[in-house]
Amino acid sequence: SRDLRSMRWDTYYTLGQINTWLDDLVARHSNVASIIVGGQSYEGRPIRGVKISHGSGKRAIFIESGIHAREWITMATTNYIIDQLLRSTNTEVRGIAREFDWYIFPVTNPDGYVWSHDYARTWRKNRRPIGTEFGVDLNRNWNSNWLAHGSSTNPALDNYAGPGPFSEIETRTLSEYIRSLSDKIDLYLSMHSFSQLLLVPFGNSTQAYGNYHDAVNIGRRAMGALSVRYGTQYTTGSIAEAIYLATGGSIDWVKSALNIPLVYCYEFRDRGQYGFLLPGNQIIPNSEEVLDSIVDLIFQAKRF
Ligand code: ING
Ligand code: ZN
Repeated sequence: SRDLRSMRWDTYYTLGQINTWLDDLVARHSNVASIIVGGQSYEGRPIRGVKISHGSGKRAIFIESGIHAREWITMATTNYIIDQLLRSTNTEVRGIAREFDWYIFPVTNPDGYVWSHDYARTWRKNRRPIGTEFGVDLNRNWNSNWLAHGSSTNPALDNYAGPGPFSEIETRTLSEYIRSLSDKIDLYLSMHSFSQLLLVPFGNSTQAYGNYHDAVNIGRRAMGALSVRYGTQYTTGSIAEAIYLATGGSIDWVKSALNIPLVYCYEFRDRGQYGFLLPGNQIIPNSEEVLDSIVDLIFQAKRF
């Protein structure tokens, strides 16, 4: 609809509004952008995304966002990144837009997102019924040390890992989609909130892996770039050292099963003042500083 032609970046959009906005944006940039479907949800919704490609044969960057329903700043920021990759006049942003094929999924848990808008603002999981309870934590359901740490077998809890690895249609279908692209993906980003962290694998141990030190150094410098605009401070480290032992998350699977060279999980603003209920007037500043950091990550990764 006409009022969605330009997104208002000071308020959070429903799934329907995001879809309308995305369709319209892609239609206006159909030479380089297309709608892609990375998977399906339990309630039958497609996991919709956008592919941005200025030519064939390019390396790829994958962004997975909104796997947790209540982390609304992640869907909004990822939408802003899509918008800027297509419409920015900034030389660096135009440069990264052209240099890679981008696969971007703002809402990877659509059922949960709808539920958090309509009934329960702080809903985290998907919406599959499990006995008398609902929902599996989609960031505990990936097949990497499934159920080992920071996960529950109780479907009443927010970190319920599901009955088995990839038991959920969202993670099963999306992981197969990612696998189909794995030969071309140089950088994988998983977007969460909140705490202002940049995380690298893994969640089961603080032991360093192959390129752990490079990944952390690149991440730290990128968080320096993130801080320039508004002074926002992020801490960089592995999941296990920076937050808690937690397994079955997407970045651990992408790193261990697919061997993607650079894999990060962002935890956006803030540090707990508003938490998941981050006011809409922080969508633009959060998005701007995150995009600054992605530009820097890519710049560094090319030298890596
Ligand atoms: N944090 C992430 C969570 O799923 C995380 C942290 C990332 C854990 C990657 C495991 C793997 O708990 C939030 N805020 O969701
Ligand atoms: Zn999360």
